[in-house]
Amino acid sequence: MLFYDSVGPNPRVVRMFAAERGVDLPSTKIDLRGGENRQTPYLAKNPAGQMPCLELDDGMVLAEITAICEYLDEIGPAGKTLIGSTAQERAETRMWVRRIDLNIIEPMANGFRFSEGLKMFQSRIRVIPQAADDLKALAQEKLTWLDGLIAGRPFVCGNRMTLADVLLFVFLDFGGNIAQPINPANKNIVALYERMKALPSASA
Ligand SMILES: N[C@@H](CCC(=O)N[C@@H](CS)C(=O)NCC(=O)O)C(=O)O
Repeated sequence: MLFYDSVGPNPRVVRMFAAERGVDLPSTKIDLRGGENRQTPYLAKNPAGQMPCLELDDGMVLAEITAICEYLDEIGPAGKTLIGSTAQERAETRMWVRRIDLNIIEPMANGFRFSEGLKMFQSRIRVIPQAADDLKALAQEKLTWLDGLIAGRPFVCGNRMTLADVLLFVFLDFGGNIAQPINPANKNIVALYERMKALPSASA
């Protein structure tokens, strides 16, 4: 398989997940800043024009980082999982991944794309600059909501470190680079962030 990698938090989620899961990820780099991901031949791999994607040995291409990570979890060495060992655990992980993705990451990323990232994104996607401040506020509101819910838990799903933590950590880190830092009042989120940052895989 071949991982189409680039700068940016989405590819980093997959790299960190693969490192935690013990999966070797042969990769090639795409020039995101130069717009290579928005041109053929990359569009033939991932018609969404976004990074990253994973080409499998039979030529099929997987995109969307949560789908890629689920695949890696299934093909990784036995004895560990970042999704879950039972139907209930897997469902719990997916519930939190979806909440974090839709309620925190999407508004955070679009808040950036429609303001600080406008210059890069206005020629790539429909941008709504007047929505940027509200989107950023939405992401922060949901982070505060999450902070209350994870009180007393080392990870989003309790004692299990999962894809939800990897996803959340990488985008919290990204938020710090795009003027959407963690609200220090969200002490449980800060603690989770520090816990994840200490992992060797955080530098993947
Ligand atoms: N929902 C997508 C999001 C992918 C995404 O937004 N990737 C960013 C990189 S972090 C990207 O390709 N940005 C450049 C662009 O859209 O041209 C996923 O899960 O893979």
